[in-house]
Amino acid sequence: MGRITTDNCELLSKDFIDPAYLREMQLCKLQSIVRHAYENVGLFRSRMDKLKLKPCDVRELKDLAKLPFMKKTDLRDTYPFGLFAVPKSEIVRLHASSGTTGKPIVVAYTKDDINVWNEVMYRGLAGAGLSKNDIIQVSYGYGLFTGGLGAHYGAEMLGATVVPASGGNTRRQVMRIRDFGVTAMMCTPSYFLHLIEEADRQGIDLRELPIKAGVFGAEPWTAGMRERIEQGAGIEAFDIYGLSEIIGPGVAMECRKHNGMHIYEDHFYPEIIDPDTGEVLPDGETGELVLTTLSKYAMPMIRYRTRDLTRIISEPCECGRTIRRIDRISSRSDDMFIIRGVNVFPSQIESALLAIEGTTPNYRIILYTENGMDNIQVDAELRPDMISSDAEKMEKIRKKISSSIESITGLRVKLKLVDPNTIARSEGKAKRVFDERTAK
Ligand code: DLL
Repeated sequence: MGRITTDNCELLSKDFIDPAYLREMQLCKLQSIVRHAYENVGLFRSRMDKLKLKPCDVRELKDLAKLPFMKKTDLRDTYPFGLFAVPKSEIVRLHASSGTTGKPIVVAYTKDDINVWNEVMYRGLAGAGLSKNDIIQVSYGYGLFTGGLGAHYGAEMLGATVVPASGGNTRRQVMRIRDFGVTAMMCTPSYFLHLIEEADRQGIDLRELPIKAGVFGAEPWTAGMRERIEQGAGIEAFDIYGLSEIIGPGVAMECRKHNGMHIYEDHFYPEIIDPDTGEVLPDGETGELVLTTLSKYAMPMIRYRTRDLTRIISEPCECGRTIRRIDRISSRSDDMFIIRGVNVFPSQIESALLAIEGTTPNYRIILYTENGMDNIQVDAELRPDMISSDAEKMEKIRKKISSSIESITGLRVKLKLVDPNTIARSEGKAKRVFDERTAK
């Protein structure tokens, strides 16, 4: 750790808060934010009125379950500023997310909201063992995406030396990791894999450089992907979760025990619901994560349905932190596709693929229609040293991968082994699924 001042010592101790006190604090904050949203956000007030609810009806934490949900469409329908809850003069920053379809969403921060964001990023990075002695290269995109600036200010608050690289120019990113003696990287896991490959092309072995940690998020990644990253670069990988609507990166992050991500519960209240019925599920059960911002005043989000699937881990963590954890986000409910009646998540295909020796995390999933039936094609790159002119050997590998996918998903897919470096590498969030079906 860097110099521990009274201020940052207090911030770090929030991770070790007495759970009973935390619940009391959450209730006070919840009552205040619900009142603030009711008084200042028309959409929230009209939904509460329809349900004949008033802010004073939140008497206990479990009363939150009575309140209406918010969804991404609410941000789109009120684009750009319809959910802002403070005068514009109090807003110091906007971020936006382009979204895959339709209108982008816009999110806003007051000065205090930015402080909360920096604080959670700082707590996460400190929990990963990073300090002012580190040189952290931030290769999340800077700009309207929350990844770059979110990571940047958190790392700066830590006192680390920040290299604001943003995404792209991969050759130079690798050069800088070597020349500056970068000790930690922050980027998407798929981009880091691209950096490992680029380093290899340049004859640089990342395992021999000072780089020792990576803080990866913004997209789902499997345990298999983590293994490839940790082995390929000789680093310790940390999962970080967040979303623009709630704050950006830093809603939750892994500690060095790597057993789920600690959620900063003093600022973000988590619930898990059954995505079909909306019913709140007990800790430990998997469902859709719903988040309520307890400290964000420019644009409070009450019961925001993230679409991300996970579970709350309430058992104490070996690290001693008392704030609860959420499990790795394996997928989003809207990423799931149904092929011939079988539900499939892209992460299942990634796990099945990476379970086979000689595969790489460079793959794409193409959904297509043939004779009126939905089908899946998986294009996968093998490690260059696995490529052989021996057709029988190649067919054997192909069959091995196909049956691994079949045993995990229950589906027979069309598997194509494609030449190395033919699948586009991502500089941010990787696009894995290409839906070319005629009727979706
Ligand atoms: O991706 C914020 C972020 C930046 C998080 C950098 C972590 C690191 P959005 O663009 O709004 O914000 O996308 C949010 O990305 O709802 C998840 O579906 C997905 N996501 C984010 N982190 C993870 C993760 C940023 N660690 C959406 N694992 C979220 C899996 C993740 N999915």
